[in-house]
Amino acid sequence: MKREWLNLYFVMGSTDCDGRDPRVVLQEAINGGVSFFQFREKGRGAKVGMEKKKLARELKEICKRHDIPFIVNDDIELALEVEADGVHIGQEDTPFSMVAERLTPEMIIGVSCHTVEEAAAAVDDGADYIGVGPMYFTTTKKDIREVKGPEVIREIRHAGLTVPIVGIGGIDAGNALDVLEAGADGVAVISAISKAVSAFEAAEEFCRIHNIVTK
Ligand code: 3NM
Repeated sequence: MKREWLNLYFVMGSTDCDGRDPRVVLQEAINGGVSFFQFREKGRGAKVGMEKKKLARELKEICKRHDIPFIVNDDIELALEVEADGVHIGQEDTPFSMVAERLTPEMIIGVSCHTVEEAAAAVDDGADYIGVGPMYFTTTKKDIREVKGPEVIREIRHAGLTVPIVGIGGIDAGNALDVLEAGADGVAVISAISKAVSAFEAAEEFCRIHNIVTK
């Protein structure tokens, strides 16, 4: 797991694209500088079964062409079937040990965390990276926890945890810098890229912001 992969983590499924073709949105976002991708097919109208698998394969191929890791949200069977690079799980999803048992050792496992305690537990379990959120209010995910802001990332770093971290939830070009300055390696974003007029320009803008902290 390379820390730089998390510089700009795009998370997306077909329901996040305002009716646009998710393959086109992903390609544009990658052209703009996305470095990591998670297929998260959720919500009303989400694809299931064969259709979900077909879309997963297509999005994975796009990622592969650009050497971008392809992660599947909480669907171990699908991840194995499409030979994904890893799986992302939430606190209420399949337990870490069960996921790790099913995957091959080189596959990446990311875990959503909301507190220092959850972060420490994820590190103990062997998580390759953690997603910390929600940073800000968002309507993209319905069952979000209490908004804590970038401060929780600062607390996780102060606790001595060096695990790769992305902030997630309500992140846009106006607040991404605060998340990075709190100690995140990168930002994970759905709507600020998937619903942007230009996914390319939105991704480019996040990359510019990331460059401010790394220079
Ligand atoms: N997880 P947007 S918030 C998928 O807090 C997800 O763990 C969250 O979407 C968490 O960038 C969230 O559109 C939604 O706000 C992120």
